[in-house]
Amino acid sequence: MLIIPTYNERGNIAVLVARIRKAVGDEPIFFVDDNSPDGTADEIRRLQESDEHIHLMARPGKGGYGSACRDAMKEILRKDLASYVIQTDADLSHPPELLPRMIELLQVCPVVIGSRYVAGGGAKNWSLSRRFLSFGANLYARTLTGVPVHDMTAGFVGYQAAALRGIDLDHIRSEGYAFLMEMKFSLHRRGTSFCEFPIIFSEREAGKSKFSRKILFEGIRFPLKALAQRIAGRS
Ligand SMILES: Nc1nc2c(ncn2[C@@H]2O[C@H](COP(=O)(O)OP(=O)(O)OP(=O)(O)O)[C@@H](O)[C@H]2O)c(=O)[nH]1
Ligand SMILES: [Mg+2]
Repeated sequence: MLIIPTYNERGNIAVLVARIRKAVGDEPIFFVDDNSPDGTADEIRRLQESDEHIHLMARPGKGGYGSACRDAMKEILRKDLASYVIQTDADLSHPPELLPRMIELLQVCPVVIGSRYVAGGGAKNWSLSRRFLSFGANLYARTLTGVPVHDMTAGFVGYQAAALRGIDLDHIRSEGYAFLMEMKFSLHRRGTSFCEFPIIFSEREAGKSKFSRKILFEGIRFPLKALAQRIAGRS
């Protein structure tokens, strides 16, 4: 089952679903929309009329990317809806055409990461400075958290349900992309192993980024928090 958090993604939904259907047939999709002012939920409901494998969790207001993913995971585990979940963004940054590869790897690997930083991976149309910044941020996150993953902020991630049941999702508190690091950190601490495969990340073409200063600071803070936990755990 796919988890897709949405906030003001109306212009991306139809293309996204069409590409997913072409890649993986009727794989269930679990959207979490936060009452997007642009009517994203209405667009999802329109597609639901002809596609019974689309679920929608409609939340009352903007609660953040991290909490949207977390609520979806908790609901899927609670109702035992799937043996694996794959989170991906609505902005087509993660190629749906690679979902079959992700699903194949999930048969043998508890957590699978679509990675920009393994051989064959990368990002389309990124300037040199953007590449440098992203690579540096990843190195920082990997070193401080101690998680042996090349793409710590990867948002195209598959989890076996059993791996998610091994961590306490209520303890994962990050709102922005730090959520992605926090998940990997918690899973690593439980001894979970990771597989990475290359993806080419594309910048969004439609809609607006929800990136903010608050999300950036949270992303800088989390690896420091993780390092403190590691040090405390040793002593
Ligand atoms: N439900 C929900 N979804 C969100 C929220 N914030 C972001 N999203 C979704 O999470 C995914 C990632 O958000 P993006 O805006 O693409 O963030 P980003 O990838 O850091 O930024 P860009 O790709 O550069 O625009 C997208 O599908 C968003 O629609 C939120 O508060 N609630
Ligand atoms: Mg994005």
